[in-house]
Amino acid sequence: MGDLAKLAALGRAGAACGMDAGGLLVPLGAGGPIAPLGAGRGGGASAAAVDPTAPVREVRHAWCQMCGPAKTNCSTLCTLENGRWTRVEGNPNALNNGRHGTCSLCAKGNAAPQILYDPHRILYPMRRVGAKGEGRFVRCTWDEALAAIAARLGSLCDQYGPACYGVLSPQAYPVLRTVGRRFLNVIGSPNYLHSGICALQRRASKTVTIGGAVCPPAQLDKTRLLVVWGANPENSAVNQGAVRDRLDALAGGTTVVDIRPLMDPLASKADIWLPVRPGTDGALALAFLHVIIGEGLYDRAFVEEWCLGFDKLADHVRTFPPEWAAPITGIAADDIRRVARMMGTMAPMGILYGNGIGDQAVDGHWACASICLIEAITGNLDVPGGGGAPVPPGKPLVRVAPIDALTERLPFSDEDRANGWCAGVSALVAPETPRWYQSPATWESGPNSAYFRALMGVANDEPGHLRAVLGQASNPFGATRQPARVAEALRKLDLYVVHDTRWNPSCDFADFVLPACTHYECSQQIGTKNGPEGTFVAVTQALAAPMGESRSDWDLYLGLAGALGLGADFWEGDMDACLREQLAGSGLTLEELRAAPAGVFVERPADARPPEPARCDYARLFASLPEGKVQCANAWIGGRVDNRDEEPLGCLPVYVGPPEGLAETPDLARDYPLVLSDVHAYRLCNHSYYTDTPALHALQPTPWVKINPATAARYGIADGDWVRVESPHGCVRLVAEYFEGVAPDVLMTRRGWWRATTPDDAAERARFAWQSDSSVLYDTDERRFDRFHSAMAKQTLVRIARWEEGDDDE
Ligand SMILES: Nc1nc2c(c(=O)[nH]1)N[C@H]1C(S)=C(S)[C@@H](COP(=O)(O)OP(=O)(O)OC[C@H]3O[C@@H](n4cnc5c(=O)[nH]c(N)nc54)[C@H](O)[C@@H]3O)O[C@H]1N2
Ligand SMILES: Nc1nc2c(c(=O)[nH]1)N[C@H]1C(S)=C(S)[C@@H](COP(=O)(O)OP(=O)(O)OC[C@H]3O[C@@H](n4cnc5c(=O)[nH]c(N)nc54)[C@H](O)[C@@H]3O)O[C@H]1N2
Ligand code: SF4
Ligand SMILES: [Mo]
Repeated sequence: MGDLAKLAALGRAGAACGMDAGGLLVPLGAGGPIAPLGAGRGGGASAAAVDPTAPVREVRHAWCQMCGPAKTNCSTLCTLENGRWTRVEGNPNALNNGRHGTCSLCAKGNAAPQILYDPHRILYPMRRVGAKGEGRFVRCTWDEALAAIAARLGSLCDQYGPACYGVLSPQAYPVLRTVGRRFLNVIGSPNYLHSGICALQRRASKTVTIGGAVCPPAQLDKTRLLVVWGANPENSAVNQGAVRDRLDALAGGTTVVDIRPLMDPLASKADIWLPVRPGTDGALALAFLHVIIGEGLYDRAFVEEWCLGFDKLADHVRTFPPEWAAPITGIAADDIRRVARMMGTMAPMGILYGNGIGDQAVDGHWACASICLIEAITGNLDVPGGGGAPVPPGKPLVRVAPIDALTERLPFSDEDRANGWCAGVSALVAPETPRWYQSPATWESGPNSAYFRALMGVANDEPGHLRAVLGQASNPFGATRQPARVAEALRKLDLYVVHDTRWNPSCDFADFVLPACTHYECSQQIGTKNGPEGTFVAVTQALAAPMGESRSDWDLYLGLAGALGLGADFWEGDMDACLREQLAGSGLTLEELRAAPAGVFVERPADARPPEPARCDYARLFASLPEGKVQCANAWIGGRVDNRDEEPLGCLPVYVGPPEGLAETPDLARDYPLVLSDVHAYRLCNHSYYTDTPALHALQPTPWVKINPATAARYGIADGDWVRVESPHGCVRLVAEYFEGVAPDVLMTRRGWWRATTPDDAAERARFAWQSDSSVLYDTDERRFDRFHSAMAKQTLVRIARWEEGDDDE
């Protein structure tokens, strides 16, 4: 097997090459031709007719991963002229935007060439020679760095056990949950340090309430009421199907209620916008349940047959009327009642919830669980146009195997065995979710510790704390809270290694800073997209040689494993061998993929498309839940110990509210009268990076905070003024942007403002590093974090004033 023709033949024969019988193969632009400038894709003009002095043009394929790596990737066609990347466009063959034929990319995708040629790139391995935080480094070689890191890591593991090593992984970064996880498993550590504030939080709440298999609303064309709650797809997945589907649904008459403090673009198109006060969604959800249950607007037959503990819930929510929630949430009681009635009477109804609820509130679990319960008791689960009920795309026609994380290599301890836990769970330094919950059925790639709590274990010298940490594609000062506390932890670590494309503020605390190349400088990521029309598969083709001595995220692990004598478990340093392993059984070879500049599309014959499945298949959907039912009173978690191994969890939704809030801490509100929170995903950057990419920087030149003009007038602040925003925990400097789409008592900023500098510019970095990042403003009392899934608050009370000369000196 090997060439594309053979693949097509095998596909038609339905052989065990991963393709369903009847798959039609469409190799796209195979051969990677160097076409003359002016010729369309796929050729056209003959070489003889071309001016020999014209630039040589070549098209290569790359997966864009500039918004949520591995989550919302678009396939792109990249044009190189005389070897330099000059142009990028969406690949019309790749099911971008959920369908064939779209070439669009978002602003970030269009700015991608500027990322490759970013002048702030780290080019050489650097070894620290000054004190931690001082920023004095000297250049060293990769061999020297890897040998020193391996020696130190090896001796720390011998002395303290392998669980003293952890990797920072706030996001589902592709390398971390595959090869990075494999590295953890091979050396014997479970300590994958997940942020505690990204997606897994929501997912865990959903899993224990209505089951993990329920999907977000699909088939929006059939939806009568769509409730968008703390989700931001116009920023977080702008070029993906859901945004387009939502606009189509709006045009088709779907009613939309949008619940979030900031009127992001799609909120302005909603029929009803509820500007909930940040962090109070739990109270709003309880009041909705009060009305829906109290007025009998739920689906009685569903509740009777498929809900556990409904009577307890009904009794419990009686004490949370809209009049109770109104002063907490800032939403009028009548509006709460009106929307609750809509949710109880308009069917099908779907709720799309995102990172704005659940993930970053101290009662995030119960807020999210309540939202799931609203969707369930109103009879909207697995109903076309309601919650879930996606149209099945059909089996992938080309199967690319996931990278084997070698999970079986993680050893069981006696404690793991005695408790019936999975291997390694007893050695988690700060279990993100309770130990008893962490099992292969619930985890993404293996066991997790909570990033911030694990670092605080180091700062506080807790028994068994981490000794060695790898920060790969993460900036711990921005990703968590209170950078000064995080710096304390980094100072105490015996080994801190950073692998990054650019010098983020945490690099100054590293023992070694290693240069990462972008995914555009290597050909190591294979991606697929599967839809009803067929399956698309492509590899990112390197668009340039790695800048300086930078190495890819994948090669870092291969190199480190080699230095530790673990090469045999890491393809002896040959990443292509890993890629070939992924392709084994797919019917494609690596050479074929690398030679197809627009990827490979295998079309699904019309008669091979799967039929619509039977709906409301609750026995299947709820199979993993206690008694196979929706947990109105939660029998899965109720009474079991929390993630700190301290107290039992409750079984009914409670409202805790932000650590500092207008209704929650009225005394504090006299000095700090405004609520502040932030947005994670923004369309002009990814997390905290790409902000200074020229094309994107031009559209977002300063660190903004949105303020209602009426509020600004009260404090004498003009549009565009630098302002000082101060909470009980810290102070930041931002630029006021007038915006009516935020409540007068709320300020909203974006998280993660820092500026890349060159390694030798420590002074500039220190001046700017933590000055504008909202992470300095929030409470970090770990006892207040969510007891089920570790979410930390991103809401606080602040005061605001114009920035005055001299404020800098404090
Ligand atoms: N462009 C871009 N895309 C990205 C990313 C990126 O950095 N840039 N990051 C990726 C990652 S890692 C993630 S986790 C996803 C996240 O993507 P989403 O789940 O869409 O989440 P957020 O961007 O955090 O935005 C959620 C919305 O919640 C609102 N919000 C803030 N606080 C509250 C609150 O207390 N209550 C309510 N109801 N709403 C609130 C915000 O205004 C925002 O509109 O995006 C991914 N995609
Ligand atoms: N206040 C507040 N805090 C939050 C959030 C919030 O909404 N508010 N959101 C949370 C969420 S959802 C997430 S996912 C986390 C994100 O937190 P992090 O993932 O830590 O994000 P960044 O702080 O942007 O750091 C990412 C680093 O990766 C580097 N990098 C970029 N590309 C590459 C590459 O290809 N290879 C390598 N090795 N490095 C690369 C960048 O230069 C940057 O230094 O933040 C969380 N923190
Ligand atoms: S939506 Fe934009 S940033 Fe995200 S993958 Fe597509 S082009 Fe890239
Ligand atoms: Mo995230």
